[in-house]
Amino acid sequence: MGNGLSRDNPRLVILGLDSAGKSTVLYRLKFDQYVDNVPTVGFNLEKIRSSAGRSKGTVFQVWDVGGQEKTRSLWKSYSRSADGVLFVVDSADEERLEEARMELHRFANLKESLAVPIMVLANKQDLPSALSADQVGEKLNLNRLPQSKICDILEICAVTGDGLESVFDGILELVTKRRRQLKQKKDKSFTTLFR
Ligand code: G3D
Ligand code: MG
Repeated sequence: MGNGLSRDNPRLVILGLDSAGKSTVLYRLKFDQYVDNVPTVGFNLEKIRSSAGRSKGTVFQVWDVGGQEKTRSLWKSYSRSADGVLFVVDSADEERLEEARMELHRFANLKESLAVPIMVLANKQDLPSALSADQVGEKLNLNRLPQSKICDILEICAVTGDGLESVFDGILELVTKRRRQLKQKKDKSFTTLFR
């Protein structure tokens, strides 16, 4: 919500551990097909027009930031100007869900990101050992995120595209909810000022 641009072109940042499937999600959203990609060095940026649902026609700027340990410190700078975060997890990798939980909470508690809604994408639902959205949400302790945090979780498979059709509508709803909250807060302090 950092500048006027973001009002019309919501800025999204895709975060998550390395190998969670962030770049696969990005290219699936962009090209509606599976794109095999190399591990991300630096970042990928795509402008993507939503083609269906209530968000149809909205152009999102989507940043895919490397998730390797050494680049996680950069998450803070990207989130500063973000309207929403897509946090991708590998739902079949129980061991790394613990690491993902730590990173998610560390991120969600940064003062730069407190106002940014998070949509968790429980990816790799095609794998037989994948946990459901409820189970992933529990492992990630989503109910222990800061109280003000607007958050939701979706089951997806970036390889087949299952569930991806709901991502833009879902995050736009969270972003709109957050904007409404901010506006109410502003109106309230305005009336208090002139009471
Ligand atoms: P990252 O950008 O988060 O680091 P990538 O992750 O998008 O590079 O994906 C990491 C690996 O996970 C890739 O496999 C990719 O094909 C795989 N992957 C991504 N999404 C899914 C999914 O929904 N289901 C399954 N089964 N695999 C997925 P490789 O083998 O190329 O490393
Ligand atoms: Mg990548």
